[in-house]
Formats: sequence, structure tokens, C-alpha cells
Amino acid sequence: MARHRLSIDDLEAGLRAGDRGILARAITLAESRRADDRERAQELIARLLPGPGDGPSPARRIGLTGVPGAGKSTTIEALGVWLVEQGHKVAVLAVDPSSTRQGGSILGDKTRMQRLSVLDDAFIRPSPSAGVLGGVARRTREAMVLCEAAGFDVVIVESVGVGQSEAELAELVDCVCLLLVPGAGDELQGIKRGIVEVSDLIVVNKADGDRLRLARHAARDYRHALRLLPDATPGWKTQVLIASATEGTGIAETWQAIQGHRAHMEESGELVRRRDRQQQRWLHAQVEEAVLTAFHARPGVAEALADAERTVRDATTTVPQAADRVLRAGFGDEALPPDARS
Ligand SMILES: Nc1nc2c(ncn2[C@@H]2O[C@H](COP(=O)(O)OP(=O)(O)OP(=O)(O)O)[C@@H](O)[C@H]2O)c(=O)[nH]1
Ligand SMILES: [Mg+2]
Repeated sequence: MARHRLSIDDLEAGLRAGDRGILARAITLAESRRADDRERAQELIARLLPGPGDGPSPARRIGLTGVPGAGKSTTIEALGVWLVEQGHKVAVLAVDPSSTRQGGSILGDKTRMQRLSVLDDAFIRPSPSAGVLGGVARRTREAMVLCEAAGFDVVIVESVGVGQSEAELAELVDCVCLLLVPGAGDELQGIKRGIVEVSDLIVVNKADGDRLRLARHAARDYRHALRLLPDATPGWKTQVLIASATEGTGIAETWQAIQGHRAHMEESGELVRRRDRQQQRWLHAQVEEAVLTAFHARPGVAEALADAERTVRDATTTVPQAADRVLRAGFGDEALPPDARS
């Protein structure tokens, strides 16, 4: 059947009815870079976002991060299936940049979340084009709004890093959960201190078989190390748990910790503050993305950039000189802000 273009009304009605097919199409619309699609997506999102006085959406926005192979997808499957059994509706957004790099990992994720993906109350969306200039965080924000409008009260973002820094995950979600595997030192796991500092919850996964003892040790060590770090969420001590995604242990405890964190966020007013910060960040990111796109679309910029790259390579100009020429090509002499003239 030909896919006719849905009106904004149709999309809104479909979303409010919890239609997953419509949700998938709405996210595709929001991911599109075509100007008319962007406009339609923005109108749709405007209808769905809370207005003045509505307060933060009640949905749980959880970010799950950890190095490749830590068990993120397996954990989401176990937690997701368990949550659906408890009556929740669970959406999963995978913004793993390695999906594109490794090729085929998207398929892998679908297979890994097989039990979850067949449930009516679950929705899984791999990110198709991670790594596109500046867009990953924005697309995730918009997809999150769309999922919540479709009635998903738990949205889990799976990520090994959503932008320039892993810490950016904290700008998208309410609760950052870091998955570690026992038996590997920090350096081996490639875990940066930055991500530990923004983690509200640390789960030492693969706590099964021979690794159970190691996992307990690792958890104890992390609890210790965390004492030296400032709270990720003011007033909240980052919890450290052990779990086995394959055996399903520690899953209920993980959810309990997430709920405890949420309660703290609500009572302390931190949820409102955090969501506000995220909105501000979203605003700035949106402006920056638009300015950058518009700049690169200006006549002469692509040529000037190619030329600048060449002169830098040849060492016939310095980098600041070359950058200056590119800016002049785009803005012209007049429009170039004084402090950008080096
Ligand atoms: N023993 C054991 N193996 C696990 C556990 N969780 C995941 N695994 C295995 O670890 C491997 C990687 O799991 P994934 O869930 O795909 O890991 P991931 O973090 O999503 O990996 P990427 O998406 O590639 O970053 C798979 O072979 C899983 O079966 C666990 O709790 N115990
Ligand atoms: Mg995965």
C-alpha cells in the first residue's frame, strides 16, 4: 500500500491513541532534514509539548550507558519485559553511534531485544543515522516527546555516548544509569570519569557464574570511589547495584533505585530544575544547529572551506587566517562579528 502523507491532525490523533505505527512515522518525520518535514515536525511537537503550568511530564526518562558489550541491550530487554509485566509502556531509543560504525549492530539490537520487541506495550527505535552533524541529541529529544505523547511512560535511551561527550546523556534524561562489567579496571573499560560523575545509578552487570564474586568486589570499590566525587544529582548518593541481565537478577532492584531517584528529584525540586536546564540546552543547540546549517548553505562557503583546507595543508596560510576567509566567504566583511576577526 502506498504510504500517503499523514496530516498533522492524523499524526496527533494516532499518537494520542498510542498507535506504534504512527509513532514510528512521526519519529521518521522528526528525523528528516527536509525543510517542509522539519516544519511539520515542529508543528506536531508544539501540539504535544506541555504548556505553561503543566509541569514536567511524568514519564521516566532513563539513560543507559556503558561500553560496547557491557550488556545494555540485554539489560533493557530484561528490565523492559519486567516493566511491561508491571503495566508500564516502555519505549527504547538506541542512539548508539557504534550502530553505524559497526554496521549490523542495529539488527543485532533487534535480535537481542526479541522478547521485548514483540510486546504490544513496547516500542524500540534504533537510531538510523547517528553521527549526523549535531543532530543526535535533538532527534532524541524530539523522539522522546513523541514517545511520551503515545503513552509510553518509561523511555530508555541506550547510548555509548550521544554527542561530543558522554556527559551529554545527562542533558537528555532524568536519570543516568551506568552499566559496568566486573573484572575490568576502569581504564580497560574505557570509562571516563566524566560519565561516572553524571551517573545517578551504577549497575555492575554480568554478576553471574564465576563473575558474581568479582561483581561484588567491583561494586564495593565503586561505592568507595564515589565518596570522593560530587553528587551527580544534588542530595542523592549514587547507588551501586549488581545485576545479571541474562539471569534477570537485580532488575527489580534497578527499577527501585530509579524510582527512589525520581522521588528524590521530585521532592527536592531538582526534576523541575533539571528539565529546565535541558530545555535551555535544547534551545541553544537548536539555534546553533540552524545557524551552522544556514552558514554552510551560503553560496561560496563550500568552496572557501575546500580552499582553506588546502591552504592549511600546504601551510600557505595559518589556521586562523584560513578560518577567517571561510567566515568572510559566508558572512561577508560587514556581517562578520568583530570578535570573530582574528
Ligand atoms: N553472562 C552474562 N552475559 C551477559 C549479560 N548481559 C549481557 N550479556 C552478554 O554480553 C554480550 C553483549 O550484550 P549486549 O546487551 O548486546 O551489550 P550492549 O552493551 O548493548 O552492546 P552494544 O550495543 O554493542 O554497545 C551478549 O553476548 C550478551 O548475551 C549478563 O548479565 N551475564
Ligand atoms: Mg546494545
